[in-house]
Amino acid sequence: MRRRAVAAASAATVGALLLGGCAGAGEPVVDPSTLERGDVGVQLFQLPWTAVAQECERVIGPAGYGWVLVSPAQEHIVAEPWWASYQPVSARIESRLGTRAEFAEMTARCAAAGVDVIADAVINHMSGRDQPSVGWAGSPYSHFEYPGLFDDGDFHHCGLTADDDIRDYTSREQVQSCELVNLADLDTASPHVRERIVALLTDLIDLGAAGVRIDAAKHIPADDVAAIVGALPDGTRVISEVIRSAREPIAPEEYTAFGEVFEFQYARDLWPQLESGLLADPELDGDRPAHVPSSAAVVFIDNHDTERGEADLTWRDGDAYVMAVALMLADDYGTPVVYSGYAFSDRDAGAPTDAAGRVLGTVCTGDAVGPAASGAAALEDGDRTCVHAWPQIRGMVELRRVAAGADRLPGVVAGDAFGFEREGRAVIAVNPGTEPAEIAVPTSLPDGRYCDVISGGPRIGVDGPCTGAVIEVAGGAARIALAAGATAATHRFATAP
Ligand code: LAG
Ligand code: CA
Repeated sequence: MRRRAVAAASAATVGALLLGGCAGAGEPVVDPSTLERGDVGVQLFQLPWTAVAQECERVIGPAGYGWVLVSPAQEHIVAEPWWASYQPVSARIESRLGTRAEFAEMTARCAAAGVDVIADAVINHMSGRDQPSVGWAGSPYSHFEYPGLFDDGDFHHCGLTADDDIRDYTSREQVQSCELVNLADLDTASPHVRERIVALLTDLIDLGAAGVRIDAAKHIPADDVAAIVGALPDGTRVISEVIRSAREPIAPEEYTAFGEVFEFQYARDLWPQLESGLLADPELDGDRPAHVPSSAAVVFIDNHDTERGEADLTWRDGDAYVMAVALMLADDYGTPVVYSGYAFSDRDAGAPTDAAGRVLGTVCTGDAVGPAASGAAALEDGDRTCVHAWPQIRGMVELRRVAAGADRLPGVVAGDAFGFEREGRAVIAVNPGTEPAEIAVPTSLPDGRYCDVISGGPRIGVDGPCTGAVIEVAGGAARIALAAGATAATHRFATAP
């Protein structure tokens, strides 16, 4: 069964971990690193294993994230675009993101930093190359022959379209048995194919991965995915990628019996719901209309595909992006994953490599970054965005840990501004409008002066006094002034002098 990276912190746990010393509002300082680790993940797109390990140790573990999702680890075609990763050619764990040994070292070092590694698993298909060739680690292959692994009889040849490619997404049969953009489609109903896929996934688990993202799960019948993941060790986390579309017959709900799913609708709905006032609806209690149940949902504002396509907001949107990610992190719906990739102007462009073609790892510093410093103009193509290291985002990850287990109370609106409380633990307010706004968010936080984690960052009162805006709580309300486009949030332990 599904395993949560970490249990929610109880009020008792938080209370037990107070440090000595006093901050304003008469509250003892709490060192956030003593809170239970949060449930938030980071997708580290195309980051090599050695850099992921360093990132776990230097930023991700200390910030209290619970897990990282890394790019596919299997041997892949030789090609410059990032999507070479999505065309596996053998069972070897050798890629331009790193060697087998580096993968194992990454999972060990991340685990030591308290961070689970979720491996991206490409099991719907192999390559989309019509010409025979040789893979990254030297394995020969052709479109339907992968020596020692799969041969022609292991693939679908759907015969439903002229070139066997998926044409009609309203046809379940085409979507699951024809080829996704010419990628050789595995016959996942075959016992032999299942056995090989189980061995592949088990290898990743044996190398220390805590779970897997099932790439292109919509293109694999749910029964086949169920049979495959059912053969993995107990406790393996499974997150299926099933892109929801109201016009298509295959729904993410089919894949929730054996794990979590990415709920694509969350990001699509967030902004419209904010603007229409629906987020303030008192009926909205931990669940969202037209989304899978909260416990099955992995939510995100963007990912590597949507930042190249449908996403309304990406790191390039600066403050508006921070607003969306902050709302997601303050919310009690789903398990959030923060996306961290690299700047690009060509949708296909791979991450920068060395002369041997290995992807270069850049480690994000834990400070001096954020939308102001890394707006579109400030980053060159190939630069890492380091969104997970932005102080605004780390501040919100900390807020989520403080708020864990507390109810999300109904939101309030004031003009364009919107805010809500995580009962007795945290408040957030946002102003998506174009004029400054003031909002009073009802809260049971004790009266006093609090520090905004968006402008003040994480570890307020631990590393030093509040450097962000001060939020006053008095008479059962947090009074928050917001510039156009701004977000402010604070929690029980972010006190200001
Ligand atoms: C996924 N989820 O279902 C990945 O998240 C997504 O990034 C993958 O597409 C897709 N499924 C297959 O794993 C990516 C690129 C595609 C690329 C594909 C295979 O978005 O653009 O296709 O990976 O590398 C490329 C070309 C196609 C070509 C195909 C086969 O763009 O034109 O037909 O390769 O050669
Ligand atoms: Ca398929």
